[in-house]
Amino acid sequence: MSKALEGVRILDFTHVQSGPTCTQLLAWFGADVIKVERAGAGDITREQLRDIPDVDSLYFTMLNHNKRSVTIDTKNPEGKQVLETLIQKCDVLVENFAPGALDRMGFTWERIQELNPRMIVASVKGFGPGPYEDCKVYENVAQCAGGAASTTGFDDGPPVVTGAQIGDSGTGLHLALGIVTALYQRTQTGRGQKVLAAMQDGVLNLCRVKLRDQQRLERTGTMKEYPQYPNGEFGEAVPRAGNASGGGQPGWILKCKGWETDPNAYIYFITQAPVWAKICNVIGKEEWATDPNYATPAARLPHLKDIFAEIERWTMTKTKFEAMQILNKYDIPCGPILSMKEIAEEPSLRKTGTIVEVDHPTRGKYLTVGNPIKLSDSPTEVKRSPLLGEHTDEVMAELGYSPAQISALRTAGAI
Ligand code: CAO
Repeated sequence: MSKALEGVRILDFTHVQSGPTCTQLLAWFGADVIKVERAGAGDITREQLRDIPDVDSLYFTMLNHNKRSVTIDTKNPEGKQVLETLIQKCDVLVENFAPGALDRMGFTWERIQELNPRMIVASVKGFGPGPYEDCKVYENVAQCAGGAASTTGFDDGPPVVTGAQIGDSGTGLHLALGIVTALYQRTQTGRGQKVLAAMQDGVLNLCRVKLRDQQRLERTGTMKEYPQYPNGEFGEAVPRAGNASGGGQPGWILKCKGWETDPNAYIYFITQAPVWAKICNVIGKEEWATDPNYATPAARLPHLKDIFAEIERWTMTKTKFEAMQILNKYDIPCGPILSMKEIAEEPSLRKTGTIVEVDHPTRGKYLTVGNPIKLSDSPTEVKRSPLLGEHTDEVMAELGYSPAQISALRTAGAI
């Protein structure tokens, strides 16, 4: 079966997390992703957070599936020429170097255009144009600068970063969409273009609802869906809302049976308005279905805290899975707090290819997250990440270099 991006060749100049998540997605959709790395060292993540000595880390292997690796010293004049050949033969260059690094290497947008006017040059940077555009940025900086940290955590505590890598993987996802969109436009215009996904912008896009709330707060001075209402104070900016959804259907995380010893014995419970009567029945508070203090969403808002405390008295008598089973019978939206151990062992995720076991020549078997985006005509087959420089000779031959030329370039330290 063919793949959606078959025939698209990507010059993958990415490292660490944000860029590699983008090119990994493109590889899963069938693009030929050629990862250019520095000889000897490669992507820094190969050696970061290692769990087995001298073996590519899980950090690297889990972000670089289905790619080929070539090692080129792009600061060596002959290495530069090899990169120029690659630029001429590829459709997209993806990079997430520190601001200016590609220009310093001699590959400005203008130079790349000269070499290949159809080339799409896609970049992740920490910030877009503005006061911070020259700054290097890692995940948590983006979470802080994009509005996630100031709106995450509890009101009486400091800002908190989230475990979901919304700055890195989130921006990689944004960039991938920009790339396929530019590829589509190129079919009409014949021209390449620059694609920029700034991590601050990507995080802010994911925090869109918080900018909504900022404006609601400024207009009305309060937000009735937030836990600060009605007893707490609202300041000038959107406060941290704990586990409240802050949206139209109030929710909270509640303890389940075993919470005293199991840190994940909790459930997310949503008091969705259309099933309010069923919720009242399940928890044994039938009178709340008709009591004017509880019967409507607006009436419930001032005492959500007490309502969730009452529901929790019920959830604490059930395990999170028992509670799920009962609540789902009544169409009450809820979700168990799943640990990474539970997710890794979940059979349905294995079945869909969302969790995949991969074999690696030096590490052996390991688990990874497969392609979360499923295309019916372009199935994903997750292949192990490449060893450093594993495909240098193969790719050089495809670019038209003879064995003697490859050998000479190797002697010169260019590859
Ligand atoms: N051959 C020769 N030199 C190479 C090379 C190759 N194959 N590949 C990279 N280099 C060089 C670059 O040219 C650059 O050199 P100069 O600094 O002399 O111009 C150098 O390697 C290092 O690049 P860098 O500055 O990007 O790397 P860093 O480790 O110092 O910074 C990071 C890392 C992530 C902070 C920075 O790349 C960055 O801000 N990127 C944009 C935002 C981003 O993607 N952040 C997400 C990171 S994941 O949490």
